[in-house]
Amino acid sequence: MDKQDSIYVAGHRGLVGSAILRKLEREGYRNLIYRSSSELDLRDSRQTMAFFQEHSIDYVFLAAAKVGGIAANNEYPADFIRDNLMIQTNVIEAAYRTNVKKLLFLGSTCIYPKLAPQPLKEEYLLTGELEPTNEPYAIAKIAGIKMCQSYNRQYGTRFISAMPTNMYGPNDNFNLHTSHVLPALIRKFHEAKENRLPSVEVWGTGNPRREFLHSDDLAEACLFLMNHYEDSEIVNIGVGEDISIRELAEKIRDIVGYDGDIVFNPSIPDGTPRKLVDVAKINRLGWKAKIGLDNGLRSVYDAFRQDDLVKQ
Ligand code: GFB
Repeated sequence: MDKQDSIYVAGHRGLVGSAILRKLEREGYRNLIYRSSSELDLRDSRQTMAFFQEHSIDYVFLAAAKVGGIAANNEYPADFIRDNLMIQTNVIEAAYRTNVKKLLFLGSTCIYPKLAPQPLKEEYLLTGELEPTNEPYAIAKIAGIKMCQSYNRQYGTRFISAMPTNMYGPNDNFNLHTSHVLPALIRKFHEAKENRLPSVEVWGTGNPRREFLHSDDLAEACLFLMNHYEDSEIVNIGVGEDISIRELAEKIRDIVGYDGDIVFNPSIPDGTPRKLVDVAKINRLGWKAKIGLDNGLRSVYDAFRQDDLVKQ
């Protein structure tokens, strides 16, 4: 990408898109294009095509998606499969029709089989059954990967796909009903401390293991891939280390400074037992994550506390 190329960040208000936009701005890219979902509904094929025809776009970061934690995925499966299929189909097709030079599609590690060997290598895609709580979302993401690969094969486009592990960072969703575990626990422990509650409920058994990547690291990896990766095969983005949900809860409890108890609720599903990605491929290409979980968590908690003070 040259600094004057026109670059469209789809989903710029979300955790991932906002981090990509910040990184592009910091790196001096000057011709950045973005629209909120109220200005441009990417589920609408006509609007999407008209937008691409109006702006001559060189590069696309496709970070627009309907996302959520285990409960949201489980409760709104139709929304997750429909919205994601529509958004990605419309953007990929419009990018092809308007001769976009290169597009980066962002998937998720839930595309891998529920019980795949760990760490998850890229070649494990489509080798086994998916995790039922997020199968519709995963199927949409797998369709996105296959669309990019098929367009490259049939039309000679340059559409690449990256699979980030679980992420956290600024602009995350802290709604306890729809969020992922990390922001949910920050909020739960913070509110329990403020309200002097005796305990905090953590869903599931606490045994599942997850890997957490800061969105600033992810953004750096996305720019790196856009500038250096040309293959149709998927690439994992992760840190290469995971921790149990119990350990995560204890870490967040310590950072927040809460001294009550942690109570697990095993009636809520655990989801995939473990999701640790193999990062050998992206490391070999020349990129490595830099932000450790302790530092990342502290910065996210500081920002959360600032927001909380502003709201009061
Ligand atoms: O982050 P999370 O919602 O999504 O949950 P997944 C991770 C683990 O944390 C699960 C447990 O075992 C949850 O049961 N957990 C404990 C909690 N307490 C909480 C809580 O208060 N809130 C939440 N949300 N979880 C998602 C997929 O799976 O990961 C998406 O559903 C996507 O499709 C995303 O792939 C990255 O890691 O299980």
